[in-house]
Amino acid sequence: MKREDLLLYFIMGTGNVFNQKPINVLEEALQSGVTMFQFREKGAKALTGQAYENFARLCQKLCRQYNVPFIVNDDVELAVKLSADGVHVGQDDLPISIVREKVGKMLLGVSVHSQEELQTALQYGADYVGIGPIFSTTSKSDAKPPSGTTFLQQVRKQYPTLPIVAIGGINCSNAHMVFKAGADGVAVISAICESEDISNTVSTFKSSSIF
Ligand code: 3NM
Repeated sequence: MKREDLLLYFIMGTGNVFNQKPINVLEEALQSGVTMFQFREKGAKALTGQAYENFARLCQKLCRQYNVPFIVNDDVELAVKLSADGVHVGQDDLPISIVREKVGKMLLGVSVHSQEELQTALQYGADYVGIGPIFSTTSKSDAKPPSGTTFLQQVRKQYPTLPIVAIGGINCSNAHMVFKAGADGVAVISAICESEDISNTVSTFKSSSIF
């Protein structure tokens, strides 16, 4: 994969959007220049069954129009069924080795929090790793305590060309710290879903990658 694709990685599900249609938020984010999209439908009110699949397909179609990779969070079966561009898994999902077997050459992103998790992810051919939560977040109910940028810096030093995306509580004011620490990109939910001016938010994020 191209490390640049991670630059501004937008993550969204219907539960992250208030007072607007989620698909409109995605379209505005794509128009504004996000570089990757993750479909993450979680929470008590998450869509299920056919509505879930239909919404995923709608998001995928829109991503295709903008030539932005469409990644499915956790749901390996859905990723395969839709021939998504990739799948992203955490540590509580299927073992990475099994995920790789199921998805073949599809992009595989893995969230890692320690050297051990990192080594396993690399062993099974993760295309990129997600490191977080860097700062505190309210978008993931079971998020670990914020880690700051120490682990991120360490991993960048060890693997100078590994595609790395940072996640968790990243906004326009702190993104520069994360880029400085070595991330290729930032993955965000609330900074875009709750933005009053998505286009401006996207350009501010992108300019914080140049420091
Ligand atoms: N994963 P926001 S933190 C989906 O640490 C997710 O692995 C995390 O949302 C991790 O940009 C997180 O609103 C939530 O903080 C990110």
